[in-house]
Amino acid sequence: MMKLKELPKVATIEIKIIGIGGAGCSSLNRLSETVSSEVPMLGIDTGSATAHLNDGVEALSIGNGFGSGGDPEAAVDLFSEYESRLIEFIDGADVVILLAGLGRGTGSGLAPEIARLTRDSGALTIAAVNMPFEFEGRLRNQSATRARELLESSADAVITMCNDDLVVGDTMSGSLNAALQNSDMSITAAVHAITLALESSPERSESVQVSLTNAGASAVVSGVFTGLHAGSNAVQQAFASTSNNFVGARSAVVHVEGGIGLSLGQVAEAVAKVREEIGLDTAVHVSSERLIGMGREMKVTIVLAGIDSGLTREEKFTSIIPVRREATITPLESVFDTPAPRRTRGPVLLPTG
Ligand SMILES: Nc1nc2c(ncn2[C@@H]2O[C@H](COP(=O)(O)OP(=O)(O)OP(=O)(O)O)[C@@H](O)[C@H]2O)c(=O)[nH]1
Ligand SMILES: [Mg+2]
Repeated sequence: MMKLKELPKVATIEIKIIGIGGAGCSSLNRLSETVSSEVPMLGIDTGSATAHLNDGVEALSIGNGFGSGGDPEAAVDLFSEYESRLIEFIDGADVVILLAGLGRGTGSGLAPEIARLTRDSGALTIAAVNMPFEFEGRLRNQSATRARELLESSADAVITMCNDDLVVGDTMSGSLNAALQNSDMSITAAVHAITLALESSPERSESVQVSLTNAGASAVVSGVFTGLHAGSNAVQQAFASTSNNFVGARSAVVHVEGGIGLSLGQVAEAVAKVREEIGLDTAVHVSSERLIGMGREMKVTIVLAGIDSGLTREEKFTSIIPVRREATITPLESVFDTPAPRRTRGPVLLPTG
């Protein structure tokens, strides 16, 4: 049986993915295990992360390999010599996805810089980043906030995950590694959902691209549930995991994963629940995927783009949402199924967050 990696791409869109800094390269490695092997990937680091990239992932090592010393400006200085290498990599890309952990030097310094270059090249630029844990201290958190603000003005859409929201279960006994792994998994689930939606068909790809162009602040939530009404319960769990209110978001990319018996009815039920949470004005793009080994479990990942309209829940439900910046959106709903089941090692336990 064919693996997802071997399936031919349907749409002719060119997607390229770049991991920046230690956390970005770590997410990129994880992603290289699920996303089509035809998607070019590049890991960039001032430290040693480029030495640990999976086969098939290109590496761009910057400076002498000793890192940036946690200084974003030092990382930007080091990078200036390598700009042409990046321009060469992104040549011909329609969409560039950037992955980074914000708060230290390389990710915070280079993500906004690289987003500016990729967007100038005409590619739709989506960044998926994580914010530091509170315990990492005020300086790191301030530096991450600055970097995110810069990114929001240089990338089309910035999907932000907060590490603190990803600690599941008993926070006293949970390990830091487990929390970082959860963060990597959320980032990769969001990117996986977006790449599937972009690669499905030319028409769908175009509407997903329009939805994400100039979308600004974005987020991802996910939930996992088993049994009767697993999909809608997973959606409920996903939204309950955050205090954010997403009513009136500009668009949502929803990816539903289930076992071999996943039915269209179950997917529709999950999507109806998403609609209850975000209202009717949001463009929704849905994909579903059957995974061998998931049994009766369902996992729903929802990427919400354009979430900062600044309205309260009541205002959002009663008013027409002004569309941000220049792109026009018609609320739409489209569902597609990936062509063949993918094999997994067992139930995928994604954190809610
Ligand atoms: N998701 C994930 N996040 C991580 C990981 N390691 C660190 N982080 C988070 O990402 C932030 C940035 O860390 P790194 O990516 O190691 O830093 P860097 O961008 O390489 O920057 P410098 O090493 O200072 O040049 C940290 O503050 C953590 O919150 C990881 O393995 N996975
Ligand atoms: Mg580093």
